[in-house]
Amino acid sequence: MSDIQDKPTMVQDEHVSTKPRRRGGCVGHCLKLWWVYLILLIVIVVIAVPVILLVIVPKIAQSKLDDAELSIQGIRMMNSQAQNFTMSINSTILSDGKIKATIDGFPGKMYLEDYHDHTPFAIIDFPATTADAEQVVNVTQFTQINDVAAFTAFNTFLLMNDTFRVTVEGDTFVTVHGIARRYPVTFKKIVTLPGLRLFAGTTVFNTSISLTPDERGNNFKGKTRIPNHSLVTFEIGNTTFHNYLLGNEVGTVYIDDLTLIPGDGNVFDMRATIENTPVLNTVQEKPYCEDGNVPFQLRGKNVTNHGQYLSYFADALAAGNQTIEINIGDSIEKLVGNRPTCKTT
Ligand SMILES: *[C@@H]1O[C@H](CO)[C@@H](O)[C@H](O)[C@H]1NC(C)=O
Ligand SMILES: *[C@@H]1O[C@H](CO)[C@@H](O)[C@H](O)[C@H]1NC(C)=O
Ligand SMILES: *[C@@H]1O[C@H](CO)[C@@H](O)[C@H](O)[C@H]1NC(C)=O
Ligand SMILES: *[C@@H]1O[C@H](CO)[C@@H](O)[C@H](O)[C@H]1NC(C)=O
Ligand SMILES: *[C@@H]1O[C@H](CO)[C@@H](O)[C@H](O)[C@H]1NC(C)=O
Ligand SMILES: *[C@@H]1O[C@H](CO)[C@@H](O)[C@H](O)[C@H]1NC(C)=O
Ligand SMILES: *[C@@H]1O[C@H](CO)[C@@H](O)[C@H](O)[C@H]1NC(C)=O
Ligand SMILES: *[C@@H]1O[C@H](CO)[C@@H](O)[C@H](O)[C@H]1NC(C)=O
Ligand SMILES: CC(=O)N[C@H]1CO[C@H](CO)[C@@H](O)[C@@H]1O
Repeated sequence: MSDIQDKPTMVQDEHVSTKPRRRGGCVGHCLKLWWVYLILLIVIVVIAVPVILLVIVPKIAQSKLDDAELSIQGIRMMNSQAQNFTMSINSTILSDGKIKATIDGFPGKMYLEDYHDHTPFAIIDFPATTADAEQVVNVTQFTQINDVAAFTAFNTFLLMNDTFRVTVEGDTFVTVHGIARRYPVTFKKIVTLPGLRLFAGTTVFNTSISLTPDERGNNFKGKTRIPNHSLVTFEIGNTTFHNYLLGNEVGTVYIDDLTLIPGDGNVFDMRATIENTPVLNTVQEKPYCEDGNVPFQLRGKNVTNHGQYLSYFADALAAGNQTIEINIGDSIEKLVGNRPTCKTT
């Protein structure tokens, strides 16, 4: 028994006796080399603190900014002039909100992500924000058109596409609460915006035609409903369109004071000067004579707003044809009392 007890004791003794010896060795060693440890500590502090402050914090700040999401609720372009307009943007920045920080205001370049050289079509001054989970950023700003070609491309993309991508990019500074240092960061967000789909779904109704033109030379009047599939409101102005019938130009369509708003509330008076003969011939041909609907094509011709020619809208509207059916049969019936019949050839 004592043998058995002795053994563990001996083992324990060995432990007890060896540990202090090792520690003593370390203490002695450490004491002798205290200056090495001090230098190491200083080096760690001197290197680690700046590494944290200069490398890690800005990296985190940049990556938090990269993870944030920008969404646009509305864009408004008003008081459109040849060289400038007033732009309003309602937007929201969503982030995880875990860092308390402020982001300085900055000039944000806006450009088409899918257009060759990324020339900005507008530069918007974004206000200072915080890094809270949800930031509402609504801006209204007088905006110079510095590059008409880029702004025309933006309007063309907006008009032609179902969706298109716009990038907002700018260099700014972030201040993380508790650190008295401003870090340079880049704000870059790509947003997908709904486009106008070339006004697909436009209808013309309440039409009337006259055989003798009025004092402005118009022989066609009606109302048009233009759906706005996008979230852009814009003041276009007095707009004219080439009017084609079966590939031939047959006249000009006018819509005055055109301002499009999002949604279905876009109903405007339209008037036109149209050659009677090709229209009257077509409406008596099959299949048009069956229901009286004649397919016209419209393509932008001219846009003037308060006396200024707006090439950036005119050229965008000229980029494509929109087919619109107009019930000429009904208009003729209103005019002469009976519908045109199908020509027998
Ligand atoms: C922004 O929101 C305000 C308030 O709802 C609204 O009056 C304004 O028309 C909106 N602007 C844009 C550009 O969507
Ligand atoms: C805006 O542009 C028009 C020409 O398109 C010019 O007459 C006007 O002076 C400009 N306004 C400002 C404030 O630059
Ligand atoms: C900002 O725009 C949003 C719509 O996106 C609106 O709900 C909010 O009221 C606007 N805020 C201000 C201060 O205009
Ligand atoms: C948008 O429209 C433009 C001009 O018609 C076109 O070049 C571009 O490829 C379209 N598509 C997208 C996704 O932007
Ligand atoms: C259509 O025209 C008639 C008569 O010209 C008018 O009473 C009616 O209000 C018009 N409808 C619309 C939607 O403008
Ligand atoms: C629009 O249609 C007319 C007549 O069919 C044609 O001459 C013209 O080239 C078309 N334009 C575009 C941009 O499609
Ligand atoms: C556009 O219309 C205005 C006013 O009618 C006219 O002065 C101008 O010459 C037209 N511009 C083009 C490019 O057709
Ligand atoms: C549109 O043209 C009419 C004349 O046809 C003019 O009285 C009106 O001021 C013009 N509107 C704009 C916004 O330029
Ligand atoms: C006809 C149509 O698509 N209208 C849309 C216009 O844009 C708004 C959003 O701004 C949609 O809610 C509408 O459905």
